[in-house]
Amino acid sequence: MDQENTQAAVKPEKKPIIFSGIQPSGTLTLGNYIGALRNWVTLQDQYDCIYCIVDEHAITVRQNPAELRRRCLELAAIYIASGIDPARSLIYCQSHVSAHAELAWILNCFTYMGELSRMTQFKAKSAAHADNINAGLFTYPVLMAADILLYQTNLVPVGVDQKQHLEICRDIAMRFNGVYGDVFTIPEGYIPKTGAKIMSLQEPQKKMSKSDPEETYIAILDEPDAIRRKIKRAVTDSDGEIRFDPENKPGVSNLLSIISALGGGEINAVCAELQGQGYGKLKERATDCVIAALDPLHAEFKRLIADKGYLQGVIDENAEKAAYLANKTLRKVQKKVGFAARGERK
Ligand code: ATP
Ligand code: LTN
Repeated sequence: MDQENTQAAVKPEKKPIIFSGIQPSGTLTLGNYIGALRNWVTLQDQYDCIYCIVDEHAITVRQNPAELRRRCLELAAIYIASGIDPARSLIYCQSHVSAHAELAWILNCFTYMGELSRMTQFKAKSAAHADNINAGLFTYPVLMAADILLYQTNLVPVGVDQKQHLEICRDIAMRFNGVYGDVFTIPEGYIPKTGAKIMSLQEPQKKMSKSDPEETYIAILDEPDAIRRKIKRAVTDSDGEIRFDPENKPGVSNLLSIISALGGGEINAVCAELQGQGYGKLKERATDCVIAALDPLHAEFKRLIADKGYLQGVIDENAEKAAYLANKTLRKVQKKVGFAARGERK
């Protein structure tokens, strides 16, 4: 084999790219874990993964600065404690890579007011924060599109609530490519089969969300006693039958989804097994599954959060690598839209 062939043989195969992010806007919930995080871990083998801490998205809702800063490092620790390996996957803060905001500006000019006004998350968040309906909340999906498109992402693993945002990202990318040629890879969504939407424990018609009151969600870092208490108080219904029927029995169906998503068996099998045993048993089973899934993560989180220097090192180093990749796309886009060339100063 000649030298050229030898090099070709050892050159690592380029894997498809994954990008996803979570906002450091509150304590992560079981919904974030089941709908997003735990899938991110398994995808690391087949993909080059980029997992961002999207702090710029978080400030679309007013945040306490000290808490936001603390939560960013905590989120890095949770990513790693869940099994994301910072030596293989990029873990960094969105605000440390300025290309995100720069591309978002350009993409704003390729996005229509009409399409943004149709976003259900915008409608829900502007109803929830009627005193602060800011332009960032409105253009939130454009920044998200920039996040994804900067890395020529192939696949975006998210919960089902983000489907509409992915659609608009694809539309913006196709519109841009239609004008300037193939600049962006068109990404696909990756939505888990079970657990794509874990519901609130108190209002099971609503998604479990980290910005809602404490008793409505299980936090990833909740101790077993809190998990037991919250599931015990979870809203069910009065007919006593263990059956999967999200429309008519949202509370019971939610507990079944949680059990099944956490490896407690197929939903039908769980229903058959617990038939006639009452909601107490169903809640016990859900509690056991949640504690077993989250327990290993707690110890690792405590170890990591005690070592702030290490966490800072991870996000610093990975932000540099991310910026290198992101700037390649950004420069191409800037050139395409006609921004002046950057002269190399001698
Ligand atoms: P917020 O309540 O502050 O808007 P959130 O809890 O919805 O936040 P995000 O940071 O917006 O969390 O979402 C991070 C990831 O978690 C996304 O992929 C989202 O789809 C997923 N996710 C959030 N909540 C759930 C849920 N209840 N069930 C399944 N997946 C979820
Ligand atoms: N909007 C997402 C968080 C997010 C995201 C992204 C997810 C911001 N940028 C890029 C996937 C890809 C949410 O979950 N609320």
